[in-house]
Amino acid sequence: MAKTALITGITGQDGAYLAEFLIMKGYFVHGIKRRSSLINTNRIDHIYQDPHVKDRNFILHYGDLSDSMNVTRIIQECRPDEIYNLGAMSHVKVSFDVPEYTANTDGIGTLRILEAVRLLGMKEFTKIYQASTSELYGLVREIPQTEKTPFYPRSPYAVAKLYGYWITVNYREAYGLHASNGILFNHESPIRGETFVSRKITRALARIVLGMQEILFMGNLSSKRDWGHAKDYIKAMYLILQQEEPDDYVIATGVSTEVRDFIRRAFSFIGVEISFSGEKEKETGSINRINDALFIEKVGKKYLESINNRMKNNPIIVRVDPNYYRPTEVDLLMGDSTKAREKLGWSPEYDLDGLISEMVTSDLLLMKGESYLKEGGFRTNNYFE
Ligand code: NDP
Ligand code: GDR
Repeated sequence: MAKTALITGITGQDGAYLAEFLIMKGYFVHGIKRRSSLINTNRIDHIYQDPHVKDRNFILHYGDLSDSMNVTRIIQECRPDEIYNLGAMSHVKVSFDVPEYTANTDGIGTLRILEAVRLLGMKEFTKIYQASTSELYGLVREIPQTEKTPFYPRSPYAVAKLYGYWITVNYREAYGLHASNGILFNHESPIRGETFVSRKITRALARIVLGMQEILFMGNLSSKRDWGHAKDYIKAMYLILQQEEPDDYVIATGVSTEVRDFIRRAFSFIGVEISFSGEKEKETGSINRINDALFIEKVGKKYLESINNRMKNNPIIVRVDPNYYRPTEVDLLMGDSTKAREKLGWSPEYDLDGLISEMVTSDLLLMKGESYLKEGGFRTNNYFE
């Protein structure tokens, strides 16, 4: 019999990759999507099945983690073997603007799922994955961070996720639920939300070299993150729920890189060398050298002249805007996923350069599309990040 999974946050980056992965494995997948005034299912359109299709194996339900009865009813109807709780207000900076909503969704939302499984008497057959985060380590107590490193959250998001983490552990210990935390470090992809730093950089890169944007305005360039690829990380989620015993696992690459270096590497992938100078708010990143052959290969001959002119006449392309600073920052994250590697047999296939090359290639294609539309006189989106 096919297993049934319920994914909250199915319209997000991880939800989309996980849904696709589980369908490929023969699962029947249910997803919870929020009602929105515009259709927001871009990331899962390729697996969407119309309600009139017979023998569907992918069904979307309207819902919200802030609505206990809705969550309970959906779980009762789907009776999933596995629940992946990925739904969250997941932007750290935005959580300072909407702290109460973040606590409700990311913290109490987790409780709603656990309590529903308990109340419905499903704990014997439903396994629960909780999307915990390296943000729990915040002001880090040791480097690298393991499952035993104490937490020190630094944002309303991280504090809400701290509740989610511990209530998951508590329901496991108190009621014997098969509930596990994946403490995942940053993971990105071509479908990463546009306002997270990796995607903001790769999108801006594409727009700058195609002449659609002048400056990439950044916040803290010195923070360091342990970046992996979402495709690798959703496999870890799956593996965590295939274990006999519930447990908590750090999922990370073990390599930590500065935001500034992410920018350098992204541009160097297309043959553009960036050098940084100045300090704090006065720091800038400028085009220093261009490898014409590599630029032509990755971007196209059509754009070579304008990027060379840019280097000669107006080389600064990165500036700092303190509006992107956070009231309290997480300066450095680096995970030690030895436990996951040994117990789950998990290891990442992508390194940072592999991730960057995929993201840059994808955003160049996307922005070329936008640029052709613009040239043809059609309206294009005007996002602010
Ligand atoms: P995204 O922001 O891409 O997706 C979040 C999802 O949650 C979206 O589907 C969103 O819906 C949904 N959502 C938001 N609020 C609610 C709500 N009130 N009720 C129901 N659903 C809601 O996040 P990611 O895919 O990157 O991350 C998945 C999970 O993993 C999140 O919990 C995140 O906090 C956590 N995490 C992510 C890491 C990362 O680096 N990506 C690292 C560690 C943890 P909509 O599309 O309508 O906005
Ligand atoms: P993070 O990811 O806060 O780690 O949370 P994000 O990409 O937003 O920031 C990473 C680091 O980059 C610095 N930064 C900027 N960040 C953004 N978004 N925009 C900027 O302009 C900018 N300039 C510098 C940030 O200050 C930060 O230090 C992500 C989310 O996916 C969480 O849901 C998840 O739990 C954690 O990763 C692990």
